[in-house]
Amino acid sequence: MKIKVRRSLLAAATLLASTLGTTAQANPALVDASLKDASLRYVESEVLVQFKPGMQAVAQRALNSMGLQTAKVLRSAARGADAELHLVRLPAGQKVTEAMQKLRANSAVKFAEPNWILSTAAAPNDPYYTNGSLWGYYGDTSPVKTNQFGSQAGESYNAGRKCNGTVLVGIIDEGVMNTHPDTQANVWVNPFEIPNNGIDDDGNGYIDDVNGWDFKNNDKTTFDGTTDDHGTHVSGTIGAVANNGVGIAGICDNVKMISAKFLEGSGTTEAAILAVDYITDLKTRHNLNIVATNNSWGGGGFSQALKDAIDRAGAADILFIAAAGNGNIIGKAINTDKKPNYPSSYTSSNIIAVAALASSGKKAGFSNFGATSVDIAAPGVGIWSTVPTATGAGYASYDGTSMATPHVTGAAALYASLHPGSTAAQIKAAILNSAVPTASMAGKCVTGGRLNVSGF
Ligand SMILES: [Ca+2]
Ligand SMILES: [Ca+2]
Ligand SMILES: [Ca+2]
Ligand SMILES: [Ca+2]
Repeated sequence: MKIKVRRSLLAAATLLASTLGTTAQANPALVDASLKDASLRYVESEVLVQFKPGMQAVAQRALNSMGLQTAKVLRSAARGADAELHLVRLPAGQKVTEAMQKLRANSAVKFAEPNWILSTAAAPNDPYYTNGSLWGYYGDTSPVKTNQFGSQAGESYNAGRKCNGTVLVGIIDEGVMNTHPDTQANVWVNPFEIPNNGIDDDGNGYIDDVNGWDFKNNDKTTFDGTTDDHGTHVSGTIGAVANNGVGIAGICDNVKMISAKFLEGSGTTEAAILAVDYITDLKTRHNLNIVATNNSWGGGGFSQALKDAIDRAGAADILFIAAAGNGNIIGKAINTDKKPNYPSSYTSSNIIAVAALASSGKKAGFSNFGATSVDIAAPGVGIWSTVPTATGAGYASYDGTSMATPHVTGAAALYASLHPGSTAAQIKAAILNSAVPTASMAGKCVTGGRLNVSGF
């Protein structure tokens, strides 16, 4: 299957559609193409069903008559959605493709699709503790002279161009350690929620969501131990406290980070949609200055429901910064112009798709690329950041487009700090326009270059 993504041309149309409050047409052809890829997995007993506006009652009757049970209402008319999105459970023995076919034939159903299984886009390597190795933070003034391909955040920081503590980002991932000494100060605390009183004080549908929410386990604990290492690692690159004599420095060292945990080992499209919408709702409900979400994950095929959620974030001026992906399981990088990687390959105008660069300036061997479907490269090999350990808190070096992505999310927060009131489109343009041309990325991404925050 071939998809030609021309994001710059699509941007205006998508933005217009969002402004008018319309949703994109479902694309069953893309879902069906994904279903032909045997490497993509989905939950065998579930289907996501998007109703048409005003058709709740009819659609509900149709589900009942097909023996399908609603397991969860992801978007409900009672909570203001113009059309409902349901996760339905299939009767024993019924195949997902069978149920999808029946549902698609029903006039009250806008689309039906699999609940894809998603995972992080990282591969850990052996941890060690040393300084001068935070190459992604530096650029041409790196203490290690051969490592000049970093984000230039250190140069920006030393020149006094720093984050100002007014910006928030969402981390859609595993959980984020909320007691790590290097990031604790930047873990968001919901000021509209009284902790542990058993009441949903801010009325967002989540009781006692103090640091965010855990959509994997449907509970308020966004940090559940050493299995939340990937999310914690991402958080350090974005927002570890700089100049505190401890560990590492994040790109935006006083950003506030909201945890929308939906992965633990793996996750699903269903949980990802809830996580994306949670952040969008927080921004609109409380007028929070949330500028981006970090999405260092992928897998699964095309999901119209997830793309719709990403577009809702875009309409709320939230960038969706996404890992370009690490090729397939044997580590072979993919040209995502030819074979899409979701969510980074969705055509939503608020997406920035990020490839991974090694400290030598070479594209990481595992990193996907795409002249039109990937936007920019950022440091993603040998990246030191925060992790939970068996005995508390520590640091580890990980590889992946997962690690490249938070450099760009941190950059978005830094730009928003230095240019208050910027729209998502302006922040995206600034990040892409300041990329440094890099030989290994020529013709392999929209900018042909790497992240550079020193010009912000
Ligand atoms: Ca709440
Ligand atoms: Ca409460
Ligand atoms: Ca939990
Ligand atoms: Ca630090």
